[in-house]
Amino acid sequence: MKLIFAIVQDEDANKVMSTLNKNGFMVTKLSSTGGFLKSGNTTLLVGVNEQDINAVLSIIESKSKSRTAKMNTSNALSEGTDLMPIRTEITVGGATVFIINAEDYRKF
Ligand code: 2BA
Repeated sequence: MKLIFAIVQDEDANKVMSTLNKNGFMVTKLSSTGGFLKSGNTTLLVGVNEQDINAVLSIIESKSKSRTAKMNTSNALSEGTDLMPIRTEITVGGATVFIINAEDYRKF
């Protein structure tokens, strides 16, 4: 048994979850926040048998898009100490996935 943690963008979360559910996989959604952008993203937990890992990963990959996000950095002005904001673009996603061994799985 494996536990998959998939960090996806909020915009993709519903599509990933509904496709997982349609294909018979259970999923738990956690609201999370990226440490770098400090904006919301979604962490999905999926418990799967080893033989289903590739099916789950394909769904996550196919429904998670990469996008650009704008962020402010600052640059010191040449004279004085004031900082000038600079807008830069970075690419976020598709999905960041961790696959962990789950020692046991029980439902009561
Ligand atoms: P954030 O930490 O908000 O990062 C958003 C995006 O900012 C990242 O996209 C990456 O393009 C960029 N980024 C992050 N840290 C950076 C740094 N130190 N220098 C330059 N650029 C940086 P993704 O790589 O697609 O990551 C999306 C989200 O997935 C992250 O949001 C974070 O919540 C999670 N994540 C990614 N890698 C992780 C890891 N190794 N451990 C835990 N969470 C991770």
